[in-house]
Amino acid sequence: MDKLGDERIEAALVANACTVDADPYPWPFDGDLRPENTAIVVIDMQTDFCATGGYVDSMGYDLSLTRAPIEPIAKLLEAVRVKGFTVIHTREGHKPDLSDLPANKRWRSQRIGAGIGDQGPCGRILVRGEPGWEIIPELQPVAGEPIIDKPGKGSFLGTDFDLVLQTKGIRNIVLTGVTTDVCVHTTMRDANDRGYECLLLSDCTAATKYENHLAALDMVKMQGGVFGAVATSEQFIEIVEAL
Ligand code: C5J
Repeated sequence: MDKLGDERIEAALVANACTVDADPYPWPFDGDLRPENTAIVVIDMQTDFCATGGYVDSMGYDLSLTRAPIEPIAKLLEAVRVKGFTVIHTREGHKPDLSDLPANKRWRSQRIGAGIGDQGPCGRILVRGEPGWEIIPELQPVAGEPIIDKPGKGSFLGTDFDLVLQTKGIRNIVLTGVTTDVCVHTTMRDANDRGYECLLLSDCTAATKYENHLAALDMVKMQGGVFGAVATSEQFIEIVEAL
């Protein structure tokens, strides 16, 4: 760690506060960052979003973009698991009978050649229990880590995500996963409205278009941090390791 980093951590400890050097403000806002009150949420790191033959691949998007966060997330998980942080994974997917798949969502996906519920190289696209719906091998949950199955883009609708967070006493949420502009943003916005203090890790997230990733990061930082704050995983891990 560099001298500046050392001094910042020392100052935070002296003030009995612990913050990440995030943008646009030191996060969390009140300096109350502890493994007991903070969850790392890994959103939709499934074959359908970041591996060959999945939904994103079938739509023709560049997989190298959605695969870029795999290594940073793996490093992050290593650091937070040692310290006892809560780690929660989500999966986007629909029931095999598609009773929870809105007609417009299906229609739009069919238009782009990757019909949700249709057969693809990794089984039925975005259907629970199919190979494409599984979390990628590199980021498998470990025993005891909750997995939230969600039918939509946000993690709260139609799930027990909020109940899990409340039961565990979580008030800070660190967001990772894909895609920055869709499921990560929808979850962050909803969490923010519910009073959770949110941090998005820029290198642990990605979109299907790089410009959209950058725009999504920028949106968070408007209005003094309208949805929370943004940091790199290195900035976050530096603080985690000092706890
Ligand atoms: C999308 C997601 N992009 N996990 N889902 O359709 O962001």
